[in-house]
Amino acid sequence: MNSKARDKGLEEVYNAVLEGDAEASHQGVQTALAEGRNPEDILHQSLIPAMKEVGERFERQEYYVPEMLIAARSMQAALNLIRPLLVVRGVKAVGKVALGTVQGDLHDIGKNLVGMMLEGGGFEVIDLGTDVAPAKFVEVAQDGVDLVAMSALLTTTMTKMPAVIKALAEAGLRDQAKVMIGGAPVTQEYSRQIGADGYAPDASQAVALARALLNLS
Ligand code: B1M
Repeated sequence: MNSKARDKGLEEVYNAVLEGDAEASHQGVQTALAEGRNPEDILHQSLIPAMKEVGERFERQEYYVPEMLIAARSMQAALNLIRPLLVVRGVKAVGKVALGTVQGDLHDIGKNLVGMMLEGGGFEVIDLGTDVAPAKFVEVAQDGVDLVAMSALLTTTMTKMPAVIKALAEAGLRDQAKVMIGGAPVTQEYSRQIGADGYAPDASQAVALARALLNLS
């Protein structure tokens, strides 16, 4: 989305994330919500595009790791306000999901969004965090999860996904737990290649996929 399509309020949030100003992004989202804006619009029209632009600036060497990091912090500050609005509490879970970013990978914004949307969709989410070793996914799956959900943002770490699937199979858990994957470098074709049960390109479609994999109507 270009800046013309964003109005002033959302443009301020976009700029606050881009500039890594956590206080301003928090304040901007608070104002937008108070004005009655839909949290999903805030997410898709300002927060996610801002992180996309951060990545593009990194590629053009206009931003370096510290700028990416402070932008991520200001995105998290904004997400903390949106999270309770996306999550439905107090209803019986439709399924149990072990969610994590794979070993060697510290990116967690997309994974956190997927977790929020899954919770909003009625799933119980066990968030294993980032840099999750295959053995950790197995340990948690052994406690009885319906779905193992892996995120990877680096071409160098997506290669850890098949190791998790192999470890689940070796532990005899592959029939019990479905496996879904996602993250910017991951594709449907990669999912097929490594024997995952499905791939979702974004957080909303992750919920639809989780429901489909568990045969929920
Ligand atoms: Co990093 N980084 N980063 N980074 N970073 C990328 C990923 C990169 C594409 C930037 C670039 O070059 N344009 C590039 C990867 C290149 C590649 O592998 N081909 C990169 C690099 C190189 C690196 C380092 C190696 C840099 C360095 O140190 N030299 C380093 C690696 C550290 C490590 O992990 N070991 C690094 C570090 C960092 C920070 C720590 C500074 C920070 C992360 C902070 C954090 O997450 N807490 C960071 C950031 C912020 C980014 C970018 C700018 C933004 C990522 C993001 O949060 N996007 C990113 C560029 C980009 O993506 N455009 C970049 C917003 C988020 C909502 O989108 O995560 O894609 P995304 O999630 C989406 C979908 O992918 C999907 O749904 C989400 C919501 O719709 N999805 C799933 C994600 N997981 C899913 C799981 C599912 C289903 C859907 O099912 C289970």
